[in-house]
Amino acid sequence: MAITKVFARQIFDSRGNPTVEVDLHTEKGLFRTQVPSGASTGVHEAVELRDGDKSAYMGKGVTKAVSNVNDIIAKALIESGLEVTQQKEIDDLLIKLDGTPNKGKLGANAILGVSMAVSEAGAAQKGVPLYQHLAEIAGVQAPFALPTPSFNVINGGSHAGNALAFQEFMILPTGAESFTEAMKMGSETYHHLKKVINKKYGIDATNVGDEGGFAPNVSGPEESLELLMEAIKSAGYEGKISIALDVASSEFYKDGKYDLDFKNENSDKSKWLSGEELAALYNSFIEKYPIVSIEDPFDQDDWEAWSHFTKNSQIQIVGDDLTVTNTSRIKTAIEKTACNGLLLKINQIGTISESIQAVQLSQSAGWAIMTSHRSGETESTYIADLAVALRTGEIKTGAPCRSERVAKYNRLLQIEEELGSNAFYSGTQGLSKGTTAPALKQ
Ligand code: 2PG
Ligand code: MG
Repeated sequence: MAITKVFARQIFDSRGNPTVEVDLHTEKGLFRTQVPSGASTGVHEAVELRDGDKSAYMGKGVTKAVSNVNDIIAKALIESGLEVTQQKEIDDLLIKLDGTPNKGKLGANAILGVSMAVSEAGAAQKGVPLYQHLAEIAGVQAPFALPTPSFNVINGGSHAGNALAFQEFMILPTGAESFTEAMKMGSETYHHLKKVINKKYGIDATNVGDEGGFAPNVSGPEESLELLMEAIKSAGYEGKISIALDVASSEFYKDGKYDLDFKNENSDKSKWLSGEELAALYNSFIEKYPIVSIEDPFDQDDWEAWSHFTKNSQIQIVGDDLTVTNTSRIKTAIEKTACNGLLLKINQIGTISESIQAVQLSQSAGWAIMTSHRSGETESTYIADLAVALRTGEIKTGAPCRSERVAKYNRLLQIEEELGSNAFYSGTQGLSKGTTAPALKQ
């Protein structure tokens, strides 16, 4: 079925910043998608086209990206006569139309909105759910797997107004039997954490950050980890819930050192840590707490620190800013044994086909995959279907709180119900260094 109309508009994300929404029409109806946006954005990500006109939306308008869809992409797609089920051909056309290595001309935000909408229309044309259509595109066979959720319950870094440098403290119900049970464990622990924080620091410390997690003004990472342990214990899930960190350390890498006090303008330079000192800090945490995964432990170009740490580590080390869902960065990371897990963010690369390639390349190296939201999100539930389709063993989409986060988890509850015994819950199998889930067919 051919595309009859494509139209984009500017809408708003969960942080109140403009983002792109795309309407794509076929004879089957209207397919509407929204594009997310990061705050701790890696320098190697595809270009998110912003207007830069400081007099409107603080320079963050996306009217140029919107016009690129309406004036350039729409015409090219309709004239191509390509079917909406031809995802790869359409994505190739979009890449060619842009013509730059980083989607800098049309904007990855313009291109991704269209690429997502095409897949929604393709699923409708076949009369199957989105996850099934995406699985077929990627050549994934049944059984489907529900990802282990990684709930970001304490927010720091560039996502919160506290002093905490590490960006995300997450809890993973690795001991749950099903996704539904994982949600129960995650949400109960979240509410216990609120009580723990309230008791320790008072009610005004229970306000939440960009991803729905609490943002208390703790002294450092160790205090956050202690809070998590107390909450897990009081919820009754000791041994059943593991911990993951996203350090997002590129945000505080300065002059070859890591500044854990980066939000303080008068931070004391003599206290900044070398890569080795930071690695030693991680190892002391891994010894003491049930940490199963660390994302972006080092700066996006500090390859040596990454390789040294991953080669000596017994846990999952996830590349986000390091790998940016880009096959050429992933190739380098595989060669250097820089990490053993991929954070999958579709707007880092800009098309669904390239996202699938990134997953397949990573899986061929035995890596685990964690599908991810962005800190600036919308009501879109697309990544829930994507995680099931590509059998990524993990997903992180914030705390079990705030609708732009919970929308994705709720969609996974629906999918679990729909698939019944045709799906399994990933649990520890989803993680690198756990028993790995069956890999995607190449
Ligand atoms: C991350 C993400 C999502 P942002 O670093 O992993 O949690 O944050 O979207 O700001 O890059
Ligand atoms: Mg990250």
